[in-house]
Amino acid sequence: METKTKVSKDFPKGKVAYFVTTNIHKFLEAHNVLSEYKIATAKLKVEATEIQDDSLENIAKFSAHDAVKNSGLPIFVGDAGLFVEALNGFPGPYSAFVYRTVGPQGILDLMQNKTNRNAYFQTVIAYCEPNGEPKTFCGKVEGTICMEQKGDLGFGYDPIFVPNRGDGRTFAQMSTDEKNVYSHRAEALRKFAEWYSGVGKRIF
Ligand code: ITT
Repeated sequence: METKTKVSKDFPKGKVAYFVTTNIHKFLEAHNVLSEYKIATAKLKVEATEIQDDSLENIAKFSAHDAVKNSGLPIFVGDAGLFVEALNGFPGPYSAFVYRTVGPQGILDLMQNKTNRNAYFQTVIAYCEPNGEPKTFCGKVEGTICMEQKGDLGFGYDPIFVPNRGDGRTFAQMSTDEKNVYSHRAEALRKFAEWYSGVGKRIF
């Protein structure tokens, strides 16, 4: 006997994308961007090794491969870092470790006598299917490191980063949707969404 699943007329028609992340803020940013493309985002908790490497792309590809192996599902991951010009790109791919150890204040302390405040955030999204190779999408936002922490929204280094294209507020002074106008992650997610919308079949 054939059974039909009924889907409400009001339910957005689209696809689902599985995001392997432990970070709820990253998930919310992705949820909001992908919903613009009628893609539903599901947060998955799957073991995925995060290697130490100088390249965000290598780290993201390795995690994506590992997460697919451990889940058997098509998934995406996103690896990001803050690159500070006066610190020769530090903390870069080591941003998570530096955040856990000295935090944003540690970066401000290292920047005390620096007049060059330029920095950028970069994200690499890696999407991978079972038995496939990861496909990557990059996003970057240029900005400056401010003199003191400002704002209590967002996460990570948001309180010390002011995007150049903004109005002088830090990411931590912006809502998720405002941050998504400028952010590295939103840029990478939009590239991913454009591509993902065009592949495969709609599932509901
Ligand atoms: P995953 O489970 O998805 O790996 P994570 O928090 O480790 O979550 P990333 O590896 O992408 O995320 O980022 C490394 C660190 O860089 C992260 O812990 C933050 O401290 C910082 N970071 C990344 N993206 C950021 C953003 O948009 N705003 C502020 N800080 C960010």
